Amino acid sequence: MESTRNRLIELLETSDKQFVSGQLLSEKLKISRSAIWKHMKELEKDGYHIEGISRKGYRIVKFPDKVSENTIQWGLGTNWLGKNIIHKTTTTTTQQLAHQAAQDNAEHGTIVIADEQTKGKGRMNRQWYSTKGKGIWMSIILRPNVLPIMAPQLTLLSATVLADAISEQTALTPKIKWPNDILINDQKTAGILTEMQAEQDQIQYVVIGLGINVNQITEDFDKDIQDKATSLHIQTGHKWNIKDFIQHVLKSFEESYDAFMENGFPEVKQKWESYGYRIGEQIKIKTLHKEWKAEFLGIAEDGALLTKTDKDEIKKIYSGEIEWFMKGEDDNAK
Ligand code: BT5
Repeated sequence: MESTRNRLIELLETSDKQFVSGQLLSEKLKISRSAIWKHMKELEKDGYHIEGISRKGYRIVKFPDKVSENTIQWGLGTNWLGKNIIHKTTTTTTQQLAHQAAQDNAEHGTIVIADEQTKGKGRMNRQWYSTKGKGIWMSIILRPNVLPIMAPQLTLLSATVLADAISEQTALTPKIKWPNDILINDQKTAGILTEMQAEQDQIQYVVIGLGINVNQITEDFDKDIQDKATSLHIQTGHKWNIKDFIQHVLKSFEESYDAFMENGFPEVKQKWESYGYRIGEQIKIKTLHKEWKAEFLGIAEDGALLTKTDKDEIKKIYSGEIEWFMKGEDDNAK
């Protein structure tokens, strides 16, 4: 059923806006003409506008921009990522649905995606604003055969995938702020939340939550983040097709993940550093109880933040936040 519909779309797409006869479709797909008609009705439910004229055949007049399991899957072009998709119009957080699905044995590469989240999650119980239909709110379930200590590398890998997708699709220059913020012109346009279920030496599953601001205007953001959040729309001055963007992210996620499994972290590290924000500068590092100053050298072979202290000691940092000094700010941080 799925593959027939995929083929059907391919045939209609390659003919571009020309009509394709019902006869030809029925021969190529080896199904009856009334079965073809039923497929067309299903496609219309997913937002395709199809014109059917007797004696001429069918043609697609408009492709859907709405997001659904089907529209993401059609034309996706991945081998394993997104073969199983759970799509909701609205949900609390896709992270929670993904955990549930993973505990119910959802396969590696399953995607949970929503048009809107009412309780979108950032790290450390922070809130993630997820305006309806204006961004990508998606969780990916992975079952990597690596040690739990390598999970943070997946966050860094995800950040490079998002930065790549943004720079490939738009003319913008994204930067990655350690560990998980994607910035454009110093404002946050995407964030990543990695959660995992693991035993000491084995990962059961990882859920990687990706939040990407696509079509918001400034007023869509809550007042408290309006000056620090941005979207592709704000930055480029026009709207983007969310479904196309999702497909692009999934395709390049799969490629990067496969390369990571094959070749390890060095390529990810190199790419991450090419996007790294404020490498070589003095930064403030904040953990729950402490704050101190150091030079940001880059990331280590294991994905940690690599810093040089005032006393010229090289130190690795595994969690926390980084900030930097504003011009003229007294750099007396302890
Ligand atoms: C993150 O946390 O950046 C992780 C965001 C992950 C969101 C995805 S969406 C799909 C999946 N399902 C979920 O429920 N979550 C994941 P963190 O680094 O803690 O940043 C959170 C902070 O970013 C907040 O405290 C705000 O200051 C700011 N913020 C909140 N919503 C934002 C938005 N839409 N755009 C930019 N900044 C935002």
